[in-house]
Amino acid sequence: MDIKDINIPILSKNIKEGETNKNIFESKGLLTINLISSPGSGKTTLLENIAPILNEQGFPCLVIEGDIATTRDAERINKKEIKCVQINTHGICHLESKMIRKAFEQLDMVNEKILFIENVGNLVCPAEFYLGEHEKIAILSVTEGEDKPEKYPLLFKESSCVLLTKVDLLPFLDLTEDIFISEIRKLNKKAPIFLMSKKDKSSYMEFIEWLIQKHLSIFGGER
Ligand SMILES: Nc1nc2c(ncn2[C@@H]2O[C@H](COP(=O)(O)OP(=O)(O)OP(=O)(O)O)[C@@H](O)[C@H]2O)c(=O)[nH]1
Ligand SMILES: [Mg+2]
Repeated sequence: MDIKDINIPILSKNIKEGETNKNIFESKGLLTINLISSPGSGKTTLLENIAPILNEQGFPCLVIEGDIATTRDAERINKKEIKCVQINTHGICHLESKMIRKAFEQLDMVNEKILFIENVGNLVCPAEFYLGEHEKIAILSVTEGEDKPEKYPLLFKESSCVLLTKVDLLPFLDLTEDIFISEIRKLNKKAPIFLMSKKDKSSYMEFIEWLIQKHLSIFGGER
């Protein structure tokens, strides 16, 4: 049997489950974001920094953490007093829609408006599995190198925005932000690209505003 013959039923079943998830999220007024990147590019750091600000701005968040092993990321998020549940995939390199539904049922949702899903650190498989999210977001840290978008194109082609992280480290590399931007643009002409660093909290604000505007455009209401 060809690998493609196995893949198609798995993927189409996952898409159906993803649609069920999306209906649930929409009925609850939750903008859902699927964060995808290599291991260590700064997904949890981003959430630690932006979730408290979104809360202050009237857009409280829920987080589902995906990792092969450990509850370390969920512990980091819980320390920020953000509701979070950890999925351990035990070797599977991506999250699937059914895992998300089970995890979501464990979250005690009250008035939250944004659900972040931190996918398993991997630039390949997570891009192929729809989870019911409104937006798929690629994160690339400058230390990974400018060639990664072209080498792992699906994620960068399909993402509705790209976050370039750890820009504080650019002075130590033979690379500039313009090089990264032109490499991303080869694959995706439209997606906004946000540059950010944990050393400069103001660098998160443009992306926070983008999230708020997405929520308002889907669910209406005012700030
Ligand atoms: N200098 C610098 N370091 C950063 C920045 N963002 C994250 N880091 C560091 O990068 C390391 C990995 O960050 P994480 O947020 O754990 O990365 P992750 O993508 O969640 O990793 P996995 O969940 O393992 O895939 C940590 O030591 C962070 O402190 C940044 O903007 N600048
Ligand atoms: Mg993490």
